Amino acid sequence: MGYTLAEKIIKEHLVEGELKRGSDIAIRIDQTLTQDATGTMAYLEFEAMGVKRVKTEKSVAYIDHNTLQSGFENADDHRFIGSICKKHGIYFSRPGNGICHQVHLERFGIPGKTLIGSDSHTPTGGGIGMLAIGAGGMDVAVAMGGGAYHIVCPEIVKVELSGKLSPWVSAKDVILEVLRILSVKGGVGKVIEYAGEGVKTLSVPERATITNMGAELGATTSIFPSDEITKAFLKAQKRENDYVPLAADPDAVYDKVISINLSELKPLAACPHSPDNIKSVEEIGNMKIDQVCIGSCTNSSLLDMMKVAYILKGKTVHPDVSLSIAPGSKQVLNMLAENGALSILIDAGARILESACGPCIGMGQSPNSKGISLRTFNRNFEGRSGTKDGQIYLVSPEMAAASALNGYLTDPRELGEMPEFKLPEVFTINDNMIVPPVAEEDMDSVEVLRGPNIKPFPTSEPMEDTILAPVSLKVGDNITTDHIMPAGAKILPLRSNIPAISKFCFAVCDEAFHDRALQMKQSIIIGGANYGQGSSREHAALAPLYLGVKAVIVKSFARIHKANLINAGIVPLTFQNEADYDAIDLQDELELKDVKSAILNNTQIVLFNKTKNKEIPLVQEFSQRDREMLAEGGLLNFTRNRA
Ligand code: MIC
Ligand code: SF4
Repeated sequence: MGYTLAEKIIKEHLVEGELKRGSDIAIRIDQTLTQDATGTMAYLEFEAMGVKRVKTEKSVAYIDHNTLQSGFENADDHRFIGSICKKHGIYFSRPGNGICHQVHLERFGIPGKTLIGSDSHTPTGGGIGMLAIGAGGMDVAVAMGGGAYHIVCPEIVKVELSGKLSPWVSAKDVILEVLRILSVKGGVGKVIEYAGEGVKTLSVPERATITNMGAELGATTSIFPSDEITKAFLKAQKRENDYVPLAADPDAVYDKVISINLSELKPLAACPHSPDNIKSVEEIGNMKIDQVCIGSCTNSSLLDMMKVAYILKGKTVHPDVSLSIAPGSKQVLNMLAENGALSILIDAGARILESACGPCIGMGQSPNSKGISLRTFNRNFEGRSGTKDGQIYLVSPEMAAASALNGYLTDPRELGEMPEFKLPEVFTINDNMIVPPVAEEDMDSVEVLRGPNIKPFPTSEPMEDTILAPVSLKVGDNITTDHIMPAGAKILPLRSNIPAISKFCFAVCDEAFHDRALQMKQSIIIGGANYGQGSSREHAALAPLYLGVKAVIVKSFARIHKANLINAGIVPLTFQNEADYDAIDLQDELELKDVKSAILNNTQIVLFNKTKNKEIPLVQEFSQRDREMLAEGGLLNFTRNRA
């Protein structure tokens, strides 16, 4: 029996467990990446582990999220991360150099290698044939220290691509179609592998758009084969030596196969407020729009920008529309300047933003009240844009640009004939904004620079035998980490300060949560299905930890958030019968009797709702390592206890 592509890479990196679907495994990590909004915590945790130099082949820190410096906080964080990197052997991508995933693909990604990143869109690297996985900052810190990364050996879904995209239909429409088929929960516990003849028609940046937004499926990661197209991309980045050909064996076995004929795809959009709320452009109709934002790690490559420039050339953005464009990296922006496309964009009236996440994470460009905004991004969760009643549609750059000119949602196929857009034979390469670390013997000369907003992370105590606590919050299905720990220009600067940021914890769902939880001292959260989907931010676990949350009981979890809860020492449990969700209300007194020994011995956990006098059976799904970690109060204690 042959292996799938992901299985081959896992097999090569396996350090614990068996390559068997559903079993607990640990893999060696070759590369790590962090961004600044999760990075400060990750590096504080790395420091706390006491490791002197990173043990990976390459670790890179990017500054791309918190680039709006409306106070000292973000600038202090940048300086802190820069100095930590210099000292401990990490490459530092300075603000202005671009979005982590775009730059990593251009300059560092290597087919066949493993990468974990403290950002959920790390699977972008799958576009170049890496096994690239999003993780919590603490997991990344452990990997930098040479520790393995623990996951459940995933099921493998094959997406068989045939045909070729029609003119003005885009890679974005491919992943929107996959989201339509699988939904935002459909990828949990799975790797999505792309294969088939259609793969050869997609360039590396197009593949990366698809693997990037695989995060929205909840998938562990997504991956494309490494082939002649990958080789040409690496060659154009002057990294031909990094190329290795990689593909699944012809007799590989998959858990599920989905077939998509690229020729039949139409332009699609994800409607408010979920990336899987997919409609075709015809279904939505010529809806009037207020704003268009082009950029983000999903759609900010040179190829995307060249298409946009072609569409905007010689025209003017509609008077009722604000168009912003953020090229994904310094390389992209620089090449647009060199070839004149930048001038076309400016001339058409686009508001050019720096190469960073920007509006995607609510750092500026919030739409007007009830504003309809078309964005080439990957998430349209309620309120994420910074405008609570903003209506965000996720679309391709082609649809975004055509619509920006017309003032209403436009089918890009109306643009008529499409010229061939080709990648350059050589990209403009200048890594002058990537600061290498100092040599190991000089590390003592580097001072780590901390600002007053950088506070120690909350510590967790070993678990109690029994948890007796009231319910501090009850929420419904599909709660995102943007609900749990919102981002945006006002809150992001507090990412290094858990006591301060925790004031906003769940504020979008219930403004009283913070005070109530603190008053209760210890509490339990009740949730629905797919709890914790979206971002990898461990703040969504660290803030509840700080507020005294001891357990989270839900219908089902998203992968990264569940891992972050365990890392923080908060017990994640699920209902055996989903209907029991209705048998618990806010403020109910709950008892998890002898839960510690039940977790350590993997025996049935029964919750007793003292208020309703009702017993509720729960399910625990943990690896042996998780069990010990929870008992000891989280990953840091667990790592320290074994150092
Ligand atoms: C996001 O897209 O939500 C983010 C901001 O990139 C997050 C990370 C974070 O919250 O810092 C992610 O996707 O992991
Ligand atoms: Fe940045 Fe948006 Fe990508 Fe997250 S999804 S890394 S905020 S561009």
